[in-house]
Amino acid sequence: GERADFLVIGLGAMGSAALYQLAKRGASVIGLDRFAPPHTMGSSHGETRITRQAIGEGRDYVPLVLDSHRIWRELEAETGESLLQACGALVMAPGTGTNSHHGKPDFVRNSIDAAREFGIPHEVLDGREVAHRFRQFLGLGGGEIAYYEPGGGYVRPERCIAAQLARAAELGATIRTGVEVLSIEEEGDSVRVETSAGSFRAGEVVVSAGAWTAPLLGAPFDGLLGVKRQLLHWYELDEAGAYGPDAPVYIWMHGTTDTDYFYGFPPQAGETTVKVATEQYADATTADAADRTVHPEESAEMYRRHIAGRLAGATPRVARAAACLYTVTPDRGFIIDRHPRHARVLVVSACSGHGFKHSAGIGLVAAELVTEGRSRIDIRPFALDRFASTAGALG
Ligand code: PYC
Repeated sequence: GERADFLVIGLGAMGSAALYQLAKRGASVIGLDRFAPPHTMGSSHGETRITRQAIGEGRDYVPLVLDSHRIWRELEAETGESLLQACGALVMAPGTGTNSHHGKPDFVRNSIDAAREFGIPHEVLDGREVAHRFRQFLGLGGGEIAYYEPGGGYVRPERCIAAQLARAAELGATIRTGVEVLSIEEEGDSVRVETSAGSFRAGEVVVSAGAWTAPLLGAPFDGLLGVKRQLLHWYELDEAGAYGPDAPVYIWMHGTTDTDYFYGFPPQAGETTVKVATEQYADATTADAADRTVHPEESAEMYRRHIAGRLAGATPRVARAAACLYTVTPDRGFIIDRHPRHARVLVVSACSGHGFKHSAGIGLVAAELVTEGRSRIDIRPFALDRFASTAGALG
């Protein structure tokens, strides 16, 4: 079989970043993916992902996104691609209530606190100020609270993955696509990986397989990770005039329950559509079974519940829609840790629906961990043992 010092399984957001960082260090590394990334079967398609640096999900994530922004700028310089658009990011919530987002209460307050702690430029606005400044948002009562971060915005996930894979290959990494991993076994001081294209051997393995992680690794991951189908919708605009040049990405909690919420992006240059989405955690699926088709009634329901009366010029006409997958942990945090029974296997993600903005930094963490045994960024908050009390999970 083929041999390398390191093997990366899954070349999406996290895996392409890990492969790039390992290749950059001059390591011998092979990357495997069952499809040909960037592809539309996992969690990294749909043109845009929100990025914000003051992370309301927890201050522990901030160093990851700061590294990611730096790495994307470096990749832009190396490849000439445009990856990160700092158009600004807005988080809006009712002035009362818990504004819980991604499982974390007080999301706006936590974003403000993180911005202050890390010196991230930001403004705190009320609903009246938001409505005055950003004419595309309708129906704000005035009493809302908003966190606005001018350096936030969006990244282009497919381009980030392609750029990292291209640079990794230029730096000597081997990329094998269309290869399905069947098993991972530690044998002495190496790891044997059986695949649909024969066997591979490496000193250490990074598993960044997203929704395929649980079926590949089994316990304890199958007891911890839930796969949730999410929908992205692009609605046609009657006129894009409400969107000024400073139109931000946004997370908009417009009611008091967890599901009174959607997020979205400004129109892409030259286009008269807006991409919006909400999230659901109620229905579980699997990577293999998930329906990747979005049905017209699903887009109609999204429009009715969230978009009508809130976005200027947005019509119910669906220009495009896509389904993608979240791989979600019980506390909706990340996992970046060694496999509990295989010390030579590092598991990165699941990222629970807020990972892309951190992916380039997580790739660097993964490369540091497997080459040096430690990372500059503290990753204890992403350790598996926090789930030790989840019934039988780590048994
Ligand atoms: O991480 O900002 C985010 C986000 C919003 C919706 C899904 N993820």
